[in-house]
Amino acid sequence: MSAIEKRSRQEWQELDKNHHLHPFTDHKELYEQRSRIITRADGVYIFDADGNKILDGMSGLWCVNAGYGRQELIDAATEQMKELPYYNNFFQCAHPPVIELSAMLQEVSQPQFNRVFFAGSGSESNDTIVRMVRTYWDLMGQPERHTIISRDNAYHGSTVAAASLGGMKAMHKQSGLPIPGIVHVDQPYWFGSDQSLSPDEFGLAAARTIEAKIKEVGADKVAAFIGEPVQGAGGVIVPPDSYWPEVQRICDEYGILLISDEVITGFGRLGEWFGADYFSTRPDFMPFAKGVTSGYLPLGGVMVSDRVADVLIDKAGEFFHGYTYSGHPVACAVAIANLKLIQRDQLVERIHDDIGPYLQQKWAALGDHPLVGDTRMVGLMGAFELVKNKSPLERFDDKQGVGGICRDHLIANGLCMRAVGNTIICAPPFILSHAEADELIETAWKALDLTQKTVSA
Ligand code: PXG
Repeated sequence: MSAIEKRSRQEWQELDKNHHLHPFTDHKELYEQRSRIITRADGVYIFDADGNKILDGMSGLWCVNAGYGRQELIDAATEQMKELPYYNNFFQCAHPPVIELSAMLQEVSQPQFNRVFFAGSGSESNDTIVRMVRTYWDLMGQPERHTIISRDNAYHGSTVAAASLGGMKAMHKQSGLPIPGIVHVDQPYWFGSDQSLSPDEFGLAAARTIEAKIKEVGADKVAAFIGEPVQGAGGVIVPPDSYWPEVQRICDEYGILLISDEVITGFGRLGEWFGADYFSTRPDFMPFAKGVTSGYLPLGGVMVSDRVADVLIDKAGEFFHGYTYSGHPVACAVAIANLKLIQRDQLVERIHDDIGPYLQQKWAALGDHPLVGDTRMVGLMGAFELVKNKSPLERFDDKQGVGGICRDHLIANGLCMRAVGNTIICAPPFILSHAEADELIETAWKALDLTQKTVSA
């Protein structure tokens, strides 16, 4: 029996308004229109309280990769809840789900990864990394290696350390961040630049801002570099091909640890198990969350390379860090079922060979629309940018809110995608069929036409 009352949309909206503070939300703006109440979901579709069926072009929040309503995930949770709903992994304890999942994660990741530390979210995973990185260098006898380099407009989470790693200035401004020892360099955003360099030249130049920062801070003071293989929340910034090889070269040359934030790109989003595989980097840490359970339950963690894990195990004594829900048994059981499902249905291969190329080709054709100045998509992670004029390139004034107008037309026509400024981003579930991909593109085109009408009215 459901624990949730049956109520009308209006009742839900009223209670929501009176009692619920939402994440990343301007509440005054929300109260002018009230929240959209999502009541159920199936496959790649979500349904709102009025019964509208909406194609979920964002996989929830980049996480429901296996799609909604997957019975094996539901069964895994139910069975584990009956068997052992909770036990901790502190004080020399462990349980089968956490052990089994640890071994599975080692199998799907690069050979330097044999160990995993669990958390409850991506933010907690990145906080864990800040502590591990600094502890590692302490134990290596180089405590002055303290500074972590990140990038402008990066998103690494909302806890204090994770938000400091992130490069979102508005977040920093609200709470006196970043914390000391975290600095930021350029993001590899070619379309957002003046485009005077070729994409490859620009990618090299962006990577070399890391090298310049290392020299500025002092090579003996830099501990690590963190980056999302493809920046997600910042607007699906796909780096030029030249970027990641140069980042890897710089990390190797200066001996600094490389953190590949796989919270969005992990578990197949780019058509490889991890973004690091897609871009051929060899990270020392991979934080993950979201897609590990396809979002069915909260779980995060950090893949820790042998380079770091061996030192922590050998020299740290007790590492004073952990969460009540580190390796929660029910979340781990769901993750195991989810990874088995991804393997059995060959969803990573499907993105690489089938639905990825299929959607990418159609997505690129959206670039023919007069409003679309750039399209990009790797695996099933894409964006298009709305511009006033293509040639010469003229952007919309942000104040016009064209991205938001387009997003509203998309949703009103049955497709959920997100606006980041004037960029529309897309990350559908891995199970998207060809027919659903066609529907996604047709709806996007229709919403673009409607946006053009609104803007020119
Ligand atoms: N790293 C990356 C790369 C992320 O995208 C986090 C860490 C933090 O994960 P948690 O589980 O603590 O949220 C994220 C989260 C958006 C949006 O609007 C993106 C995220 C979260 C909320 C909103 O695109 N990514």
